[in-house]
Amino acid sequence: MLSKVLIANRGEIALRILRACKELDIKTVAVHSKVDADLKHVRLADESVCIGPNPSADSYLNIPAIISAMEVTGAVAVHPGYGFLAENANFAEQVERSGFTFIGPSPAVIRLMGDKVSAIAAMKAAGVPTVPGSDGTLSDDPAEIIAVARDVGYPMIIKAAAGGGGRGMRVVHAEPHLLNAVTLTRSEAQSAFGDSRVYIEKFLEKPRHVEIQVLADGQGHAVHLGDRDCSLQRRHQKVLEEAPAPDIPEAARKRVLDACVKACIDIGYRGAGTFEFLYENGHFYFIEMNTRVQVEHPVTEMITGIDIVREQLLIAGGEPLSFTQKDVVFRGHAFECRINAEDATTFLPSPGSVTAYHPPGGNGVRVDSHLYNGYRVPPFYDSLIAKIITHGRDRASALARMRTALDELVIEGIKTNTDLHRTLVRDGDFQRGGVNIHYLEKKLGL
Ligand code: MV4
Repeated sequence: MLSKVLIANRGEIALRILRACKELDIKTVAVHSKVDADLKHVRLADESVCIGPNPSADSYLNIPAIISAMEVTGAVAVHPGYGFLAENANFAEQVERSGFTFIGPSPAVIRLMGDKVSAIAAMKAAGVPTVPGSDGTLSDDPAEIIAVARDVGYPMIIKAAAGGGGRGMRVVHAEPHLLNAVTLTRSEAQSAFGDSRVYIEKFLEKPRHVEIQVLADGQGHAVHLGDRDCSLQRRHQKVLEEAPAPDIPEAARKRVLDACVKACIDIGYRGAGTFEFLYENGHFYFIEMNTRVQVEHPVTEMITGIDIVREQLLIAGGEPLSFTQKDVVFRGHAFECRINAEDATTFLPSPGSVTAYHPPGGNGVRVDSHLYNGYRVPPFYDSLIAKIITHGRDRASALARMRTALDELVIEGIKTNTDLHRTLVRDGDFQRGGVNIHYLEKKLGL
């Protein structure tokens, strides 16, 4: 088993990883920027190292500083959490070249999935359903582009191969706009990613965002942990997630879950991963794979009883998966509300001191948060400050518990989006289940 793990992240996920390490008797090293010396996980870690000044680029993204911290502390592995360096293949490669373990898939697999064109090709080959579109990267020949586009049909969406998560995309509704849109998307992709390759997909107008959680040991075993619905989002930021995705026909669900497990084996996947799909009219369409633990992983943990971060650590330590697919039993329903330090109307970050913090509790309530009384939310990073997670025997009771939990939550001194959540969990359409990716922005009048 791993003897000492360096946690290359901050906030709630760093605390989540620290707790999983402690349960496995793994020593912990926290790394932090100057302003983050008082983070809860830094206080609780066995050792801590300041790796640089406040801007992420100088600290949490500073690869040499993180690898140096591993060397000086004797850490044998690094957990990247989500964001920051979590899906940086070069970081994973440098960690391995320095003789350490990267807690995640191989650099080659991170790279394969980071390039959306190669990811889609790998999924197609494995039998995972994808969106109808150009078979690979668009050529430079205008006549060829027009021909491919006629074949796909309008409306379509042009996406950057190096994009993902909503960056570098453009919808085209008719042929007269096509070539200009391709040129614009290419040049944006070149500036943003240093890679001008683009591809085309049929544009799905009202899909849901449904994703599938997997675990694989890299030794020939893989399982799925079911699906999540993350359709409630604003500007590509997820707001409220649930598991399982409501109102999915069981045959379609089983087919796509099994395809994802097979794909894990085919690509030699190792660790925790998420297959992202658009779901529309009973059909799943793969769009991207995330090669990291996700913010919303707790809803899956609540309905399966499986500790995903613990499994990441065991897999990285070389253990084969200790259970098979038939051991994964789904029980009930779970929701997660992301509590952000932000202004309720402008959605701008609202840093400052937390003068009072009273987290909710009770049966089926989980709070993943690094908050404490007097904590100062710094202005430099993501505004996520707490995740309220509830579980129940069915969707209605998990949602009832969320309404109660949100009513109990008190955070004073900073602005938060708690009232938005209080409204959402009482929204009629949301209560019925299965709203699409545009629902929240429409409701907010965007
Ligand atoms: C799409 C799409 C419709 N059709 N692809 C946005 C984020 C990136 N991961 C993929 N995205 C989309 N791809 C096709 N072919 C609509 C979106 C999309 C979206 C997807 C998931 C969650 C929220 C979204 C919000 C706007 C657009």
